[in-house]
Amino acid sequence: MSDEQRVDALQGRNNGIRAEATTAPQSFSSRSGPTWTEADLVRAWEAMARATHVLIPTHVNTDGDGISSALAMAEIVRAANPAARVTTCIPDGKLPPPLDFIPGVETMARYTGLPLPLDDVDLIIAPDVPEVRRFGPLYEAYQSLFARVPVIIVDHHIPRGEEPALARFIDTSVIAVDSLIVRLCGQWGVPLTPLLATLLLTGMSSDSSSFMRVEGNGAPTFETLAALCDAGADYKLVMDGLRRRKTPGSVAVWGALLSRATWIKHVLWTEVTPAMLIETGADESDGEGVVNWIVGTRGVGAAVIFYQGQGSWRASLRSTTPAVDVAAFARRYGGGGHVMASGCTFAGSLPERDAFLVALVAYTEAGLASG
Ligand SMILES: [Mn+2]
Repeated sequence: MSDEQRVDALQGRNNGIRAEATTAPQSFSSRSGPTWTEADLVRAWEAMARATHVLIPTHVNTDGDGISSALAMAEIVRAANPAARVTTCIPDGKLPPPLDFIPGVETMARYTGLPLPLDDVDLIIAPDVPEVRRFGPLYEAYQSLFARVPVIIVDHHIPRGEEPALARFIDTSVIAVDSLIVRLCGQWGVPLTPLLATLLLTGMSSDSSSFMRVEGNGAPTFETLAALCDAGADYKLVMDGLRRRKTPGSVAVWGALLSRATWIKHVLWTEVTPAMLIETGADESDGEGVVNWIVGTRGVGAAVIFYQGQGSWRASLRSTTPAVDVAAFARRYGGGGHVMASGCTFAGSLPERDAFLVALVAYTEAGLASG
C-alpha cells in the first residue's frame, strides 16, 4: 500500500473526517533559559523553611525524572526544614516497575482513590509539571487543597499558562528538570549528598536517554554529570536500573510493538493494546522506550506510540526536528511537553485514533516542508 492509499484508507475509516488544515507548525518560543530571580529563590526557601507539611506529587504516568525530582525536592525541603513533614506521592498510584530501584521510591504515597492524610498540608511543590492539573486523579480529588495552598513549580516543559504560583523555576533549555534542581541546590546552598546526587543523576539519565541528548554543545550536561559523580552519585545503580535491567515482559512487548510499527509518509507509529499486555504479560510501562527507539529510524519525521485505554488513547510523540513541533501538536489535544517529545490523552476508539494519525501525518509533512 502506498502512503497515499494508507492515508485514504484511514480517512475512509473516519467516515470522511479529513486531516486538519495543513498549516506549518508555528515556531514556539520553546528554548528559554532560567526564568527565576533572587526574590523567587528567597521566597521559596522561606516557604520551605516554615512549612508544616509539604506535599510533593509526581505527574501521572510518571517516569524517571518525575519520580527522582519529587524525591530530590523532598531532600531539599528536609535541608531547609528538618522538622517539616513531607509527603511525596504517585498521583495515579502507578509506579512503572522498572523504576523500583530509585532510592526512596518505596516511601512515596500512592493515591488510589482512598483518602490521604493531607489536611494540614501548607505547601505544595510541583516538580516536572507545567501545571498542577498534571497530578490527574490526585488533583481532581483535592482541588480545594490545590486552590488553597501555595505552589512552587519547578519544571523544564513549555509553560501552558500562568497558573498562580508562589514561585516558578522554569528552564526549558535543560534536558531534565533534575539539571535545573542541581542549579537550585547551588543557589540555595544545599549540599549534594550521595542520595541527592543519585536521584538527580537518575532524572538526567532518564530524560536524556543516558546522555544521548545533551544541553547545548554537551559541556553543560557533562559538567553537571561530573558534579553529581563527584558528590557520590551511584552511577552503576542508575545505569543498571534505567538501561541494562529489563523486565521479562518488556522483551515480549517490544517484539510485538516493533513488528506492528507502520509507516505513513514520514510518520512511524505503533500501539499497545490491552490484549497485547495480556498476551505478553507486560506492564504498559514496559513499552515506554519504544518510541524513543523508533524515532531514530532514518526517514522518520515524527513517531508516535498509542496506549489504548477504556474509551481513550494516550499518545507519546517524538519528532526529529524542531520544525515538527510535537508539543504544539499535543496541545491541540490538551497535552504538551517539549518541542521534540510530547504527549497527550484523548477520548475515542479507532476512528479517533485514525483521525489523530491523519492529522499528525499532515502536520509532520507540513513541518518538514517548512523546515
Ligand atoms: Mn517526567
